[in-house]
Amino acid sequence: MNEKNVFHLDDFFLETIKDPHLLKIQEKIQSGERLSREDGLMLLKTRDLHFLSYLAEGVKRARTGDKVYFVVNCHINPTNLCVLSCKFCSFYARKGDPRGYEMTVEEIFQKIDRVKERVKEIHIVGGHHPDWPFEVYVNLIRILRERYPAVNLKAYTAAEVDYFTRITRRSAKEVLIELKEAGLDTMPGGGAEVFSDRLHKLLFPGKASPERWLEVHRIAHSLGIRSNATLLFGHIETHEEIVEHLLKLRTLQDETGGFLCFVPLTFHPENNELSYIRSSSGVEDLKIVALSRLMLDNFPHIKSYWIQLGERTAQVALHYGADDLDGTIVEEKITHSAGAKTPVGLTCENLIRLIQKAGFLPVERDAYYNELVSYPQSSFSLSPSYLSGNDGFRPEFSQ
Ligand code: V47
Repeated sequence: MNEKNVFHLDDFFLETIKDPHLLKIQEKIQSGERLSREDGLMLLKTRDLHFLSYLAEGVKRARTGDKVYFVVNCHINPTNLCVLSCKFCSFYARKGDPRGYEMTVEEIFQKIDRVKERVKEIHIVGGHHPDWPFEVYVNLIRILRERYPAVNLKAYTAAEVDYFTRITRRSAKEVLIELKEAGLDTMPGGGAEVFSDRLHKLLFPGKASPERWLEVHRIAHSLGIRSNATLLFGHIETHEEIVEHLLKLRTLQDETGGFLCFVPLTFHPENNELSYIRSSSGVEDLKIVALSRLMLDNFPHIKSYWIQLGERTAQVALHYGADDLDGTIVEEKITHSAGAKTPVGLTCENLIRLIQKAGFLPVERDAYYNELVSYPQSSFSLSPSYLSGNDGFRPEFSQ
């Protein structure tokens, strides 16, 4: 029984629901009973989006009420050079490719300094560089810790950590302890893709396996490093694989309680080996957000990742169970190299306005979801920069 998720549907709405399976699921949710694999598959199949929204938003509201979180953060992708060639990835470059880059520490500082006054989280993810020794990755954390002592360093996916164990021949525990001692706080949820051995072989062979991804997060949690989790959907995965992925995450979260947030990632098909696939529909995107809120009953937060969903769908996703809009980002590269049309970053004003316009209360948070400032409708007025209609990232923030 998970009382955190319990909410009450009004009788009028229930009368309009015809599908007995959905009614069963609704009863389960209301009584705090856990949803099964079959329930998950049923939710993915339904055409009743309104009911999905009603259920998932109900659970969201039982947990976080009107609040929707955002964070002042900065994404850093120190290099795109990678020994892997994942079929869904448009970001990586192989050694010798003119698109390959390596950021200098100065360049990294410049990007972070665009949000320096308010930044709470630095998110660092990059390629599995063919030549960089582990020390380069550790030093980056050390340097950032020194320069930004109060900022949460959320760095390196489980796939990268697994790569570090291979290049150092050390255990994941040893690697993570060294990173933690250098200043690493939390880990992002990337690199999970889909927990399916079939898809691992087909799409991302050579990368950490599903079992390994879960193991690295288990070890991280045991060391007090909290983390996020993702699912990359909208390519060649099946409904069964999606539900299995969520069940595996739920099981690990039961064991460790270390996950902060789940981030559904919408596959973008440009400039990669899966470019014959059409982008997912808004309907699919919203279904996955709702499904994750309903299945992951032990995850505190579900992210509506505006970079991938687009600002408008990201707003609607707040009515499908998401309670977090991610953040300012500053410069996103992974999804933009795959054709994302969103801005590469947003200002706080943009984020606040998106949340308010969706009918929720914006709450600025830190990396652990501690609440910093809330922005009720009346306390916030549009600034001239917002009215200019330019949604591209602008470094100036006004409260
Ligand atoms: O691991 C790669 C995915 C991830 C594509 O933890 C793609 O808070 C869409 O994990 N289309 C990196 N997605 C991004 C990520 C993330 C983002 C925001 C917040 C958090 C968090 C994590 O992007 C990769 C991979 O799964 N990805 N290629 C693509 N073509």
